[in-house]
Amino acid sequence: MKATNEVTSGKYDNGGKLKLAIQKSGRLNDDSMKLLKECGIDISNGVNKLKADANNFPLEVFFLRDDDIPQYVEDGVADIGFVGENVVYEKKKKVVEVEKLGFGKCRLSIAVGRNETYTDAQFLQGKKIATSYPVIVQDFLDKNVIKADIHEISGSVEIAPGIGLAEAICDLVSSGSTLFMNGLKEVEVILKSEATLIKNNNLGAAQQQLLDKLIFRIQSVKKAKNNKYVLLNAPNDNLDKIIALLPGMKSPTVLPLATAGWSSVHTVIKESDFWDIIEQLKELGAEGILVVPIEKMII
Ligand code: PRT
Ligand code: ZN
Repeated sequence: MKATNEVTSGKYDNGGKLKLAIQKSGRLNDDSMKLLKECGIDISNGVNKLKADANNFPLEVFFLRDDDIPQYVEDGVADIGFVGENVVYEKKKKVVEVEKLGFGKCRLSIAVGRNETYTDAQFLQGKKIATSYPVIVQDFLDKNVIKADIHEISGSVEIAPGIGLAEAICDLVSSGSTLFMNGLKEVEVILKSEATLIKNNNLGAAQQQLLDKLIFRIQSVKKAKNNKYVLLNAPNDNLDKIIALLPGMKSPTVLPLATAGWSSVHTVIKESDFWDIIEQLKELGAEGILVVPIEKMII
């Protein structure tokens, strides 16, 4: 609502729009669009469009191949981009990584035939490695003082050992099922990656101001996703111990229940701590535990 008023009042007229590059189609497209929506940014994305405007934020979205996004951002054709860290590190463009986005998580790993004996990276000495990530693989080899032959291929890397093209591969892995189906095993993770927000090195002040607003919204969405709102009934005898387990945003809210000797406790818990804490709460007699997702979290 606030952003709409600012746009219609012409506050951004001098700064223009923030230009964002996202993947046109592929694994990052849906989540990129979803994140913008969760940030309250409404984009009319016509099929096959190369760019689209946001209706309620001074933002223009370019739809590109993911490999091209770092170059567009370096050149300033786009101010910012959503792209995998794997692509950012491979392309080595002069851009600034600003904020991890929490989706597109994967790892870039070395894999070898399932029956190979692999003890450490020295296995790769003098071997052929097929990959679409020659720059990152070369860095890894240099760090480990290994000389190996990198074969750059653009797709279906996992079939290379089976057809005698290479003895090892380096490719993105998420579930591991592609490796498994091709008779390979993952032996070395060389990079953990997720989608990230990159920006141009020389962003103007007006653009930076818009970016700060966008980052604030992204952080609120991420925080909300990482936390849960928990409501529970606690016996007053154990209330202090239960409260000690529950940090909350400031401190938990405690309300008396109609039933004597019991209180209702409301708080926010990190999703990662969630199961540990729930177990301990149950041990302390907590009952009627409700766990509710949070849409936005502003602290
Ligand atoms: O057309 P364009 O060039 O834009 O897209 P693309 O085909 O190059 O990329 P795309 O859409 O496949 O992936 C975009 C980004 O998603 C990558 O750069 C990563 O940052 C991220 N990502 C996350 C992944 C994966 N997970 C992933 N599993 N990218 C690719 N894979 C592939 C991997 O290459 C392998 O073929 O999935 C297969 C392995 O998956 P599992 O689940 O079997 O292990
Ligand atoms: Zn690509």
